[in-house]
This record gives sequence, C-alpha cells and structure tokens, in this order.
Amino acid sequence: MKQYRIAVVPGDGIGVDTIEQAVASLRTISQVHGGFQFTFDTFPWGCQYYLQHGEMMPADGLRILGGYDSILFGAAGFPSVPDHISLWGLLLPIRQGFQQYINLRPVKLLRGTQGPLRDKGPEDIDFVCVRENTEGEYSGVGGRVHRHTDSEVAVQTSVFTRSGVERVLRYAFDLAAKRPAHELVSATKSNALQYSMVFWDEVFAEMQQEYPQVRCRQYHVDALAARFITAPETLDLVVGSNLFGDILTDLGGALQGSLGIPPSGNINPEGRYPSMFEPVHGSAPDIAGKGIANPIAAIWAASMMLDHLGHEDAGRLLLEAIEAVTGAGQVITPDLGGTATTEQVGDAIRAQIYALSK
Ligand code: GGG
Repeated sequence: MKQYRIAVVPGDGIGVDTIEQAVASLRTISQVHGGFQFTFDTFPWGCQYYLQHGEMMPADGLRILGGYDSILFGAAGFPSVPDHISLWGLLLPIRQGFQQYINLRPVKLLRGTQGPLRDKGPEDIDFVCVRENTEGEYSGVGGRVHRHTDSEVAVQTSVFTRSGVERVLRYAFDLAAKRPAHELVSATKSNALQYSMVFWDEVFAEMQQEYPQVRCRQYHVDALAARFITAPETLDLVVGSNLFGDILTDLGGALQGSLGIPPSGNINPEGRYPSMFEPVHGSAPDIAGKGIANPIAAIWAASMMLDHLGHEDAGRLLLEAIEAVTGAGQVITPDLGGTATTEQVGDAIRAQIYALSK
C-alpha cells in the first residue's frame, strides 16, 4: 500500500476550520479506497506564530516541508500582522522556494449552486486557469527610499525571465493539447506593458508554432475580465501571469457563487519539491472560528492533491461527493444561502464518499 506523508499548514483564520475538514475527508477517502494511506503532520505556522516568534515559520521551514510528499495549506493573513509580512513570510516563500511555478485553479460552477450570472449554469462555467506562480509581478523585487519625506519613492519591479515564461506556457500548451477543446487563451496587457507583456506575447507566439492543434487566442486582461462575465462558456483554459492570474481567479471564484468553493494547486511539475494544495480563499477574519466557513474549497484542494499524487480515481470520487452535496442543496453553508456549519458540510461530503463508493 502506498504511504504518503502530508504536511498540514492550516495557517490563519478560517484556514484552520476548513483544512480540518480536508484532512478528515482524506482519511475517509483512504479508508474506502484501500490503496493508499496518509500520515499528517500539522505545523502551527502563521500570524499567531509570528506574534510569538517574530517569524511566520521557522527559518528552516522549507527544509522541514521538503521532506513531505505534499503540503495542505489553509490561509495566510490576519489583521494582527500586516498582510505583506504574512504573505511574504509564509505562502510566497513556499511557492518560490519549491519552484511551484504552476498555480492551477479550476473555475467550475458546481451542480446545485447558483452563481451571480443570471443565465449561466454549470454547462457554461467550467474552465481552468493556469497562473504563473513564482515570478512576474510577485517576484518580490523592489525597494523604498526616503521614507516619510516628500521625496519618498517606492519601486516594485516585475521580473519575467525567458525560462520562467517558457515553463508556464509550456505547461499550459501541454494541458491544452490534452484537453478535448484544444484551446488556450492568454491574458496579456501588451498595449500598456510594452516590455514584459510584449515579451510574454512573443514567447506565446513562438510556442504556438509547436502546437498547431491548439487554437490560441489572447485578450488584454481587462477585456478578458469582462469576458469572464459576458461569455464564460467561450473559455476552456486560460494562462496568465502571477498578478493577472490572481485577480482573474478571484473573479472566477465569484462566478462560482462564493470564494468558499474554488481550490488551487501550487505545482512543481518536475516533482523535485512537494506541491502544495490550498483553497483560493483567504483567512476571512470576520467569520474565523465561528464554524460557518465553507469547507468545499479546502476539500476540493484535497481532491486536486489526490490527482497530483496519481490517484485520479480517488480525486474524482471526492469531487463527486462534493457535487452530490451541493446538488442536493440541503447541507450548505451561509455563503451559499444555507445554515449548515463547516463540520456539517464536511460530514455530508464524507457520507457521500461512503455512499458513492458502494
Ligand atoms: N489560501 C489562500 C490564501 O491564503 N490567500 C491569501 C492571499 O492573499 N493570496 C494571494 C495569492 O494567492 O497570491
């Protein structure tokens, strides 16, 4: 039987509540599947840890995480710590340090759920975003001088390297070639960003020559954001830079009816380092600890982790269990208009895992 060691970093706020449900669901899946087992080690890193230790994770945090097969991550950030400290102290160093250069984010309206678009149902909203995850606008390059004077300067530099752009576009083209639609949309802004995005477009055009079977389109990111709303059914696979992908996928979460639904995989495709799976949602301090956060995004992230570990059958079962619960529409959290608790939704999904595996 395959054994996997999973590092669990619940992080802050509702990350703690929702990741607990993801772990419980993975235990259930491994019981019914019988082909693999998990051991989970939980690390209490995050803003509370920062207040006690002056750092979001220990200095050797990456060395510790590097010994695991995968990482389950909850959320980073709480009002007690400035957001740029918490993000750059925990989440972004893991993504960069482990070369998790693909951020895979499905945008799919689940059965039984209602998005904000009046005429669009699950058959219209079902696509995937590939976000570059280690460089671009989130390279972390820049500085500030002459603070608190009239000549104060802040510089934040986007860094686009040929290897960085090629590897994310290569991944997206390979994925497009495998998907039935054979389509790829690139998010650009090369009218205004005449260096970085013109370069991005050039690499996209070069690579297109190698994939004649893939129908390519590109949109300026502002027009693409509008298209997410006006014609999501025309999208199958979208690739974008770090910032564009971040913003577009929050919009994607909104299309799914709640940010409590979309999952996210931070992938190191070569498998040299562990990949990390997390809900797209942040820590939501306003509902943290109330037991009402939607656990679907975290549980769906666990399903993506199963896919990544090579257990697509188990990943599919977990997603089917989620959709059985949303489809029935009885046990849903307040963000989707229900009254169920985080734990009740988790329990309902686990009951469906048993029911569907009979
Ligand atoms: N679970 C995701 C999370 O904690 N997100 C906080 C955030 O601000 N993320 C920005 C990003 O994904 O780059």
